[in-house]
Amino acid sequence: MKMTQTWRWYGPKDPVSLSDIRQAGATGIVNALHHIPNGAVWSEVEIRKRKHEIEASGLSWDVVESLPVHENIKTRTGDFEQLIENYKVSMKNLANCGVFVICYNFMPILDWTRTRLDKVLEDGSLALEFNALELRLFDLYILKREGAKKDYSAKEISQAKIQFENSSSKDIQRISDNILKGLPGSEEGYSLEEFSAMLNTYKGIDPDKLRLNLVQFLSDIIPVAESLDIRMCIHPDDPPFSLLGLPRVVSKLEDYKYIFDNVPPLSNGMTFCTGSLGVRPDNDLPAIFNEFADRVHFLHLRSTKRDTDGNFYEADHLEGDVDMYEIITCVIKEQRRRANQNREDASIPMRPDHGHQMLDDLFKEKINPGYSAIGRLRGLAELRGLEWGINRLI
Ligand code: DNO
Repeated sequence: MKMTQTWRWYGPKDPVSLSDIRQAGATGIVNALHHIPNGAVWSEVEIRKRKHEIEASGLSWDVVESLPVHENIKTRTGDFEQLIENYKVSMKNLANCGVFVICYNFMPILDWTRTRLDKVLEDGSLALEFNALELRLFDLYILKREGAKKDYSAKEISQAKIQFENSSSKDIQRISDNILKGLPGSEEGYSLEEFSAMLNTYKGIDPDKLRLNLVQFLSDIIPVAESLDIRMCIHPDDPPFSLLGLPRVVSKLEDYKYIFDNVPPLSNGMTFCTGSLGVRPDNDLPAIFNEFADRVHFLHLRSTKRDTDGNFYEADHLEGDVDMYEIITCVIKEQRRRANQNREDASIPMRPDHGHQMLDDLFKEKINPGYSAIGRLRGLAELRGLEWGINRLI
């Protein structure tokens, strides 16, 4: 029993083609209808069109990433009830077209966040990086968020001030763009003004309230998922802590406990993202996996390397802080357990998440940061080999 090897493809405009993906050895595609505005229904016609395109290349559409959750659902304001109805219709249409695994997240306003997309590694390849001081500098001196100073110590504030004063306008632009414009797969991007206005919509929404809103959303959609045999899998916060005063509630073991205790069916599952969860030193990854193993419906495999100042960058897939040997061993055991129970989902879809920009990809006119071909090809090859070896060993 092996993991199902999948690959994220951004659709017809992705510089990495479906035939490239086949040559990388993946069999499944992870895809979303990015051209449909967040909140609108994904029609069967649109889903089928995309499905046929994928299947014509000899691949199958295994996972949706993401069916995005509209901000009004997260804040439970405005037309959120209609938006939840739309979400259910999209789920039904996906199931009717034979797509049963749906990844989504519940991060307020921002999806995944990095401050630099081209950190030069020792070997000359480029990696994504999160720099806590640059984030703070953005918060205090570019965004100038009301009340931001309360979130930092005097020392942190003065460090950010010095760094800001020494930053070039190019640096300021880079930091702002990376945080606000949305990285690949984020459905929204904002100007500074738009973002400040959005922040106001979270006034009064603390972590407990956001948690409650998530559980209410799940109480609405999980019964629908169950009736359709859909496996919903929530993606953890990336990074797994609060940013810019916004609450984040899918970052650690206790967060998942709350979510699954309150909405227990197995169709309420998780995307186990080693790179996101691995940023917190207090997250014990194998323990989190084992606690919720039977509801891990999707795997994002990558590694991060953190320091003690809250910074991290994306390491090679088998290096960094994530013990990939340990994780894949847990996955193999879970897959065998499922196979013994004749579960249809015994083979868990995985994708090599984020790769370094390297070799020819360094010279391409357009790549999606983190999603260039060759770095992920390397990652997939390493992960596949590791799984093969462990499978032989145990
Ligand atoms: C980043 C991705 C995220 C992820 C969403 C899931 O590379 O892991 O953008 O797709 O957060 O909803």
